[in-house]
Amino acid sequence: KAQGSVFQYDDKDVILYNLGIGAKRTDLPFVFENNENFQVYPTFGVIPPFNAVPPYNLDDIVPNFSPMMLLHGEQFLEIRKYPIPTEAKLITYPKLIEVMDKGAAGVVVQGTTTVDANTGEDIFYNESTVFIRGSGKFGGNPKGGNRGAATAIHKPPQRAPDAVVEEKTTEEQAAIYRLSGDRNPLHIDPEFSKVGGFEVPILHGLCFFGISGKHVLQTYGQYKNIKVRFAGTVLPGQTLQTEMWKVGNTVVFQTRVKETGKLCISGAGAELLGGGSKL
Ligand code: HDC
Repeated sequence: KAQGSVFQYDDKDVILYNLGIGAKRTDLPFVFENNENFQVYPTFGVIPPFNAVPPYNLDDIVPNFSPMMLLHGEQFLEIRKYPIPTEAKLITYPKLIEVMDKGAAGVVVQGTTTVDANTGEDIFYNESTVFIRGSGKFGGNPKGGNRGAATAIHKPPQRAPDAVVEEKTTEEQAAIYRLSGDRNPLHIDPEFSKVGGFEVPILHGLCFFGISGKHVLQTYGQYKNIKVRFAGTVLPGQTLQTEMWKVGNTVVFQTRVKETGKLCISGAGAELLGGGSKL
């Protein structure tokens, strides 16, 4: 049986996460622990698995593994219990889901189940896909399995978006976001990022996932799950535009970097919690 990793957090971790995805000092429920609606953004669910030690090494799974060549490819998060606690002791169990050979890259999907340490109840489920450039051509299967919402690629309708939210990230966005758990040097150290092909350290995929998820929350309310593909990189300081379409009970969305016009999140969707009403 896989070993679980403990993640204990409190209001300080909640506020740091919220600030990391752009909460403003005026967003009191997100930055002030004594506010009566004090809460964490639901995309916080990707944080507890971060210190989980997988029961395998990427080195043993794909050839020519280099951490400099690893990019976050996709993320699926399911929030299994609301409200999300603002302090708790959680345990995460990681497992290997699948490995794909895309030729120019190896793609590895990890699944994590995060439970409450006291009650054993499921709180979060995640699937994280990493895209490792230069680690393909090992004779593996190029296609992955179908796991419903976790692997769905959502197609935006033809019409103009029903809502667009724009937000400029700050130059310090990655420097703050990393303190929530992902200390990958790719996001802070220019020497490291240069080897990976980036002159300037790039923003964490899960940071702009969180910002986009915040835009969905502000516009349509809480969701049961959220799935994104990281289609392009973002530099700290760039402006994000989240384009959203309400399709049944799902918010289909994509996020664009305003300065370049390119998508950084594509084919994304969030399944709303209850009839689309705000909580
Ligand atoms: O899409 C390109 C890209 O640059 N995307 C942005 C990546 C990014 O910025 N990610 C976030 C920053 S990195 C990060 O945050 C790392 C973090 O610190 C650590 C991760 C932690 C994980 C969590 C653990 C708990 C790129 C380079 C990804 C792909 O572009 P191309 O090489 O041009 O690919 P393309 O030719 O279009 O497609 C080749 C095959 O790959 C599939 N694919 C494409 N994009 C994918 C992807 N698969 C998964 N994720 C993606 N983002 C395509 O479908 C295609 O396969 P097929 O031919 O079978 O359809």
